[in-house]
Amino acid sequence: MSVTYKLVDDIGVITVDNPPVNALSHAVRQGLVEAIATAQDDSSKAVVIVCAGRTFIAGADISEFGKPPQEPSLPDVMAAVEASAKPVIAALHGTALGGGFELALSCHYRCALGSASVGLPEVKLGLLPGAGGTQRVPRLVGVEAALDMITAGNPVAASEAARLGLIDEVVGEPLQESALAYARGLVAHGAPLRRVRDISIAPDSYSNGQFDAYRARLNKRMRGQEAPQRIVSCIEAAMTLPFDEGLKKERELFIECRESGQSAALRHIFFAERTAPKVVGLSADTAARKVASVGIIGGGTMGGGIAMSFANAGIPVRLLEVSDEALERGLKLIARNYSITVSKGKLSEADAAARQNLITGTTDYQDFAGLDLVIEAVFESMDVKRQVFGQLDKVCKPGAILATNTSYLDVNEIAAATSRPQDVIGLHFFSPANVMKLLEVVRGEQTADDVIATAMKIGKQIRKVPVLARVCYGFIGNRMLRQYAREAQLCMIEGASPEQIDNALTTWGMAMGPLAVGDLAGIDIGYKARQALTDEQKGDPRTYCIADALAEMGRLGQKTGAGYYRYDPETRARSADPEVLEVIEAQATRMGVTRRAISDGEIVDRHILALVNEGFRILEEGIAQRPGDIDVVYVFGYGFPSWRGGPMFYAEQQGLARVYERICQLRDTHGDANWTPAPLLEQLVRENRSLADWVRQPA
Ligand code: 3H9
Repeated sequence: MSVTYKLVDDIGVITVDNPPVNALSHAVRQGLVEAIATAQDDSSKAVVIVCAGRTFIAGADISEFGKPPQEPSLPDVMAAVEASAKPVIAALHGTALGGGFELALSCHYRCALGSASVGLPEVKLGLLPGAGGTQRVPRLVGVEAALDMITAGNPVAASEAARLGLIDEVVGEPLQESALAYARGLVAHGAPLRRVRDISIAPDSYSNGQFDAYRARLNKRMRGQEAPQRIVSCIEAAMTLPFDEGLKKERELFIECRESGQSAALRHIFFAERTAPKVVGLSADTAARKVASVGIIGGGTMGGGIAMSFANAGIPVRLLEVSDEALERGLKLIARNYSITVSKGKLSEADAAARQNLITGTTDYQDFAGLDLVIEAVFESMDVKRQVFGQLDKVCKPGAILATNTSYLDVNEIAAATSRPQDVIGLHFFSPANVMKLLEVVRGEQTADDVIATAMKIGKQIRKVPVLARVCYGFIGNRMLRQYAREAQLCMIEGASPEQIDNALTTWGMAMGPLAVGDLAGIDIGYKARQALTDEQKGDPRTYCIADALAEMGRLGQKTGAGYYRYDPETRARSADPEVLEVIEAQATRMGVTRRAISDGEIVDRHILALVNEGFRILEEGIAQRPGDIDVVYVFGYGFPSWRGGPMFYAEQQGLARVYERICQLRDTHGDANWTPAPLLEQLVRENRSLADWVRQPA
């Protein structure tokens, strides 16, 4: 039974028990309606709704979306609760989210533990609160605060929720006893049936112009997304229409959202993020190794960011550098990053100091002797990395996990520099490592199962999204990125400007365009890497001649004030630079390319389908465990719009046959070298199968 009802003296107690997060499944909805009905006819004087387990209801059951709806609907449940002739009190703990918080808002009173938080995160799933949230929240907190809360979707701590009037009382543990006492107090005082629906919003509290301005701001902040705009319309309806009509409008727009491709994509990413850490073929009883101390080699931007990630999770870190000066620089960089976070009001000074104290420096490998996990973040050179691992092999205790942060190199070759390849693994962080959520975990051929299990567990512990990859050049993310970056270079030499390429892709939804990213990372990085290669290894010169020419002019990107763009030395604002166009034209002439007008559509197709095609190869070779993992890599590591679901979901949503056909067209125009359709894509189209079907039956 996921919902039970009992009388505790004169208070009816409804308990929802539907692990793991008490989602409002069909059984829960039905149970709630029945329990409220029961309470109407017994001797109870008030009713308390409480949840078992780690949290109050965390929302509608997302896995039910996309299936035929079953009665009672969530709005029916809310109506039944609100219409109760006896006061209903929600007792909140954990995270009361989405439909869960909407249920609380339909109750007549709300109490919560101080550790609880409430929120309407639907927008993060491409939805809007569809059970009265958009109508009730503005009645409690006003229009502007409701707009902010519901379009951002972030949780609000109990104390703040009480200040705003979203909850009535913050209570102590144990929750049920406190809630019973609170309910008895209300009964004793003859507290009225206080229905949020009856609160009116002053019709002139927010003007049409203010709504329009809010919409315009959202258009910038959440470019391309439909749900935030619909949320504004719902809140506008809350102000301008009677409650029931407002609810009708909310329902209509909720259904539009629920049926939208954007919501399907965001729901896919929600589940893909949670599936990614699960390792196929790893027995459930594989125990992770203990990780209570970590060593990082390299105190640069990357090493420092990794150190902060562990310190932020309360794990002590030893940071190793080659000299006292380098160490001091590294520790200063970390201190600076923490003080920036404090100055932004995101962390208290005391917490920042506590975290910083967890990071201590050394220049002596011997200090790593007792550590559980060591991560190398040194210069990207096989020789250097092998030397480091040889050292680690000598000093680290047996069973210590030895990890490399390489972004391209062969983890097996690095592991072979030790006498314990079973303990070696890749932990590929993304810069800035203390901010970016993606962690590629790269298993070598000999990496032990418990080392993989530990990496996935520790990844979650430091609040990253760990995704497992096998060894290949660039693993999942950077291997695909090479194809994407290639198209940026080719589109430029064939006729597009850097700003046209970047604009086409950011308008499509990418967080940044590839050339702006190139300027941020530094054009010299690829240039230096190419210096070590033969012409044959470098491949088609059209894919790097512009970058090389800019690097040789000293235009290395943002750090030199000029790269594909020019940067204002004061504000760092970027602008197009005619000099770059001259470079592009000169290189085109040198390569014998006649430049032409290229449409934005072609730019988008070429970049995104280059990712997709390589993604299919990665899947087929077993480099990634599942298509959703590739999507998670791109959304959390490369600024791919989450509302498009990642490259593989995007391909599926477009239809694999259409994607295949377009790739064939590109092959016919641009040649086989870059555009041969991936065999797996070809096979699925031939067999008229979807990726989802292939996941179920990979053969
Ligand atoms: C909504 O409410 C719409 C209404 O307005 C209107 C309707 C008409 N459903 O994240 P975790 C699963 S929309 C189904 O690892 P945590 C999750 O997949 C909803 N399943 O735990 C995972 O499964 P598994 C609005 C759900 O402690 C397991 O629970 N609500 C749901 O780190 C544990 O999840 C939201 O958007 C769900 N609603 O974080 C809240 N939620 O173990 C979404 C979770 O098999 N949920 N699961 O991989 C969350 O934000 C987090 O899960 C939460 C717990 C903070 C609650």
